[in-house]
Amino acid sequence: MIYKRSSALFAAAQKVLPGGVNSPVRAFNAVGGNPIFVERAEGPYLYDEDGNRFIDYINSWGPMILGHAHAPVVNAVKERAEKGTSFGTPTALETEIATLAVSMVPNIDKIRFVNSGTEACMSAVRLARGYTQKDKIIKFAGCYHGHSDSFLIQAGSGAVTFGTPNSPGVTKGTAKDTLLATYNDIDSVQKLFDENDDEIACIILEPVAGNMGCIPPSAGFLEQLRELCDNHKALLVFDEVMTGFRLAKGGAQELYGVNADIVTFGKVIGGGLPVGAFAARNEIMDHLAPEGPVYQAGTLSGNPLAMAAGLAMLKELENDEVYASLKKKTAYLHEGIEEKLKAAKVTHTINRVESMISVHFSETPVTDFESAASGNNETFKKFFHGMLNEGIYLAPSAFETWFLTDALSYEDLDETIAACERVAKTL
Ligand code: KE4
Repeated sequence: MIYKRSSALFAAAQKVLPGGVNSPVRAFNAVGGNPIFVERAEGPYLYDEDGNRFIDYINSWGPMILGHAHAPVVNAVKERAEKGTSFGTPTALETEIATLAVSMVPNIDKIRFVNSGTEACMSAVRLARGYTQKDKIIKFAGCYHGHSDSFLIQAGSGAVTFGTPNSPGVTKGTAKDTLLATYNDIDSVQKLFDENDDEIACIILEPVAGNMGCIPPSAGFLEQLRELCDNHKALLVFDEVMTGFRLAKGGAQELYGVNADIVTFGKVIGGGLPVGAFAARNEIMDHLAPEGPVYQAGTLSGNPLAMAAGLAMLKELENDEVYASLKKKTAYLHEGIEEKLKAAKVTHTINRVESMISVHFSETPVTDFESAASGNNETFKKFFHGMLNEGIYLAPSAFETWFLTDALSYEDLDETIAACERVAKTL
């Protein structure tokens, strides 16, 4: 693969953008080398500035569940743009997408749109604190809920990649209200309630973790969290920025049959445009301004272009047959990669939930942050670059998840598995 133009573009970018990027994980710091600069994308493929084609398994970190430049979404944005791009007034479009989203997701009555997953999670925690009149929150080591101060306490995703679990700039005052538990370890959560009983406003978690690789909840874990929250009058917040509209039409709540009190969204809900959202039953959402006292606002929240993209995407997902197709394709990929790595005697473990999957070069099962961090990162880097040179674009960090798109054909999957066979021999 030639990366001449991407390298020149990266050098230029670094002069005017911190690290040459607008989001740290894109800089390839976790895997070394320079990032590719994408010129365009279509279906399951990325085309970089050097004319290389890649089969994409990141899909913009989740949104492109139906493939890049998906016609219904592109056309909706084109048509909408001609009517103006932002008014700062209510629009019928916002009611239309809100009504559809509420009909697709269990246990929510109202939804508030914002501009990112970070904003959704930050606002959800403020709402939980305002509703319960309590200050502390419980999060899990390795889970990432965006870059709001309360979450950058041993966060997953980019923050872990940079090895600075407690980001500078987060005050001690903020950090003291964030309590850390271990994913899939209910005793670690019980202990925090015992030590802080009536001070905990909520537990926030990724119901399927995607920021330490893909880590499913162990059997009964979500149900036990639900029970702890009920017993201690705390709210259960499902951060479904990754899992929402991806694991199922109704996300993880539908897949696992466990109801959260507040659910956050991002990625798929915006069809690739900047959209986040948080939702809950009326009794909680009616605490939000202007109805109630918990303040939250945004100039571009509910922006017509983003709403048009999101509405077109959700309409495509209403027919939830796509999820069965995605599940089959991801299982096919899992089996193929497993077979090739085993044949090459490469120590590894693969985690998969529906169309989220991650490969860990670890001897032990990956069930939490510590076991995710125990993987062999040198092997991961070689695997990543080997696959990149084969035209397969994987997440450039061992702490990320692959997100499949239904635009993938079985020929694309076979090409990926064949590439894995060649790369496995080099590990
Ligand atoms: P954004 O603010 O990046 O839209 O969403 C934050 C967020 C919240 N919750 C979960 C579960 C998330 O995965 C994310 C963001 N995900 C990362 C990928 N691990 C986005 C990629 C990036 O940071 O560039």
